Amino acid sequence: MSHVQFEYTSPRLEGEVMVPGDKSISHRSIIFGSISHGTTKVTNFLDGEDCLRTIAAFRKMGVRIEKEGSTVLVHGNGLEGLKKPGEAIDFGNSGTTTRLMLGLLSGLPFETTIFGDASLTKRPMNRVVDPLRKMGASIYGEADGNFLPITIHGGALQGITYRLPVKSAQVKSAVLLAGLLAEGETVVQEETETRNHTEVMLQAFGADLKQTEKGIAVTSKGNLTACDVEVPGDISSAAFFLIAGALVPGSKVTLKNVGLNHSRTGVLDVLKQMGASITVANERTTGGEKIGDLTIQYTALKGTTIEGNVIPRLIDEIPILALLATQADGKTVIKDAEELKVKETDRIEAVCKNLQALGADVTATEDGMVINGPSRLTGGTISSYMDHRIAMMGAIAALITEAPVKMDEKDSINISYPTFFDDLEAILQ
Ligand code: SPQ
Repeated sequence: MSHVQFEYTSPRLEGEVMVPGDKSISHRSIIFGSISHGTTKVTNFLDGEDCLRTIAAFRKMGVRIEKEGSTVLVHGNGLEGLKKPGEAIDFGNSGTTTRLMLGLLSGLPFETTIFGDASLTKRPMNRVVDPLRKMGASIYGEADGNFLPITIHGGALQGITYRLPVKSAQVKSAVLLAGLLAEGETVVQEETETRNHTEVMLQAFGADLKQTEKGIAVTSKGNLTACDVEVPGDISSAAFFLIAGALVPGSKVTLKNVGLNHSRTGVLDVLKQMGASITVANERTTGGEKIGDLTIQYTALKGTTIEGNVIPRLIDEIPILALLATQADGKTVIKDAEELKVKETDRIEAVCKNLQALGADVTATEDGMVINGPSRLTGGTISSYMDHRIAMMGAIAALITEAPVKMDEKDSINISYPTFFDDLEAILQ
């Protein structure tokens, strides 16, 4: 296989980056727009492969969706307006599309078959299939419905009270979406805060959803009404340049218009804990989501422990945080992050093997890793594991390695950040 090579001689990063729209919020804007009455205008929509899968799915179910660049018009006809797709739906690499759509399709009056790529086909679905079956859903698939391809015979659902056994916003969202179609009340209880974009956006679309003493409660009462969505910049994408700024001596980087929802800002808490110099400016709120500009300036950092409740607030940033920890002074311990094993790839293994190949002192554990820093990164050959976040970590690593980094491919970045290399180029001095 031919490899791509990243080589940057004495780089320094300076300038502003406007990161693309948030992936989680982009998916939800299409889902909720499609099941509402009226036209939802989405701006700063993420033009990444995963979010395009969500658009394609609703077009197959009869929803008219117009897209010009990052502006999308979703002409929803309500839940009743969705019709049986003419063929099986391909969800590609997208875990979010699959899990949220399982919730919705369970309550719609037709049969749908869904499938995905090699990575998605290995990801567990029983975490959503189990509660959906408790609500009355008929779901059939490999290993008793744990793996794609899956066929959903949509039909009548009953509300349930469900305590999340895994710290997952996708599971919470799937149950809440099914709750929109179920008889009676559906309550989801979570011990640890996970991203709450579904709750915030459903309220903006007029759903009967409340945070109660029992948990997050939703009923099927009333129609959803179209609501314009301005998608904030994705903090999970911003994290690559924030951390690049913290890694490369002399750097100063500003990330504009970044989503600062508390359930997503764990990376900022950890960076501060490690001694980073970050400032937030121009804070505002749109559609219930906080947004601001982040500036980071290079300073020497110290190791830290990342564990417990912060984990779901930074789960997707762990690969790039692990790279940062190789340059911090002392030991960094990451634990309670076993969910990393069921992402696009096993991210504990992928991160540890790649960082080891580049010369770092990293040991994988059952639920995370231990990193001793600072260590000289020599460079070497790594794999993206066809995982967008691992590929971007590899490219950023090359900013600080002594020799080039070779990687088996880089196109997987198109899942969440198609303009990643252009944005990096723009701030390289
Ligand atoms: O959509 P997908 O493939 O699951 O994407 C990832 C990512 O790195 O982009 C995870 F691999 O993000 C998830 C995130 O980890 C997106 C998400 C959401 O939009 O609700 C929630 C998180 O997953 P989970 O399993 O914790 O609910």
